[in-house]
Amino acid sequence: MEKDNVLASFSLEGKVALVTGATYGIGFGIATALAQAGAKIAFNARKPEQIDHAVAEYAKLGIEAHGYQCDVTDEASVQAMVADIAATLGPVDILVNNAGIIKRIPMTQMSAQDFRQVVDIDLVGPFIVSKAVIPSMVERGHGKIINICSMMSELGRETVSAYAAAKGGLKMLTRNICSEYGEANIQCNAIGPGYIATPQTAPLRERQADGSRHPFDSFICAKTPAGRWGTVEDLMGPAVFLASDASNFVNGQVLYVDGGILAYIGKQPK
Ligand code: NAP
Ligand code: GCO
Repeated sequence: MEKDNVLASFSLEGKVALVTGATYGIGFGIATALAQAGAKIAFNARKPEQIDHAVAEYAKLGIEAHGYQCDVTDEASVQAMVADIAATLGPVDILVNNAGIIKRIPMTQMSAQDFRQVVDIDLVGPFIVSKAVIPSMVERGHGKIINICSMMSELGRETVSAYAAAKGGLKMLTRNICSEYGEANIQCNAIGPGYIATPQTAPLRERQADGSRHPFDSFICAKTPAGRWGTVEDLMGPAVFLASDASNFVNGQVLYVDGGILAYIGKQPK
């Protein structure tokens, strides 16, 4: 038995993690978790004011996070960011492709430009950032890539055609990175969050004018065996697991952290 203490395999001490779009929301929570497990944290955002604010928020948690102004769709900027991280913190050991947007528009009313923007950020972005970090991971003989997929990697719903197409593609990009670089000891997996209470889903939880719950809020709670929305904290442990040596023989998988939505037909109306 090689391991005298299995908990040691969850440690990220000495590792460098890049979490994209981690100034708030799921990315901020995952970066916090990786830092708590010992990793040095780098993150990116599009707006400089957000970077400064996030660095201060991380510092309040005792985390020295290094922020970069970088749009994940800008390959030159991503390559420069990855090179700077390598020069200042060390080469990226763990990449979390978290940055993403959603546009909720009925498909026939959605412009091709809007569709392309969602796919560009949610699917091409992870391709660009993964492509930037993989060569160094191959040289060093190890690496972890975690893509943030979605319920919409498996299911469709009205108004989210671009997002579902992108997240479905991200599931297959996860499997393809596994297939192409598994031999180099790179593990590429995904986390598929359920419905998580963040700014991205705030419109789906807004109270109605009469003070009642948003119909979608009630719908999701009825579809979730846990009977609640997920929280960013629900994703922190799964992220550490997939970023650590504890998952070295897990590859090409999507770990759904959804409170059971995908397993459940939904609560029957009373
Ligand atoms: P969020 O609150 O909207 O945060 C998204 C983050 O990504 C923001 O920091 C945003 O920064 C950043 N971002 C967007 N486009 C970017 C770009 N081109 N380059 C760099 N950063 C960019 O979303 P969230 O709820 O935390 O979701 C994070 C990820 O989880 C997304 O991939 C989302 O699809 C996925 N997800 C969310 C849920 C959920 O229920 N919330 C469930 C499943 C999956 P800006 O301020 O610049 O926009
Ligand atoms: C939506 C929501 C979802 C969540 C998430 C679910 O409009 O349906 O935004 O897409 O963001 O992706 O896993």
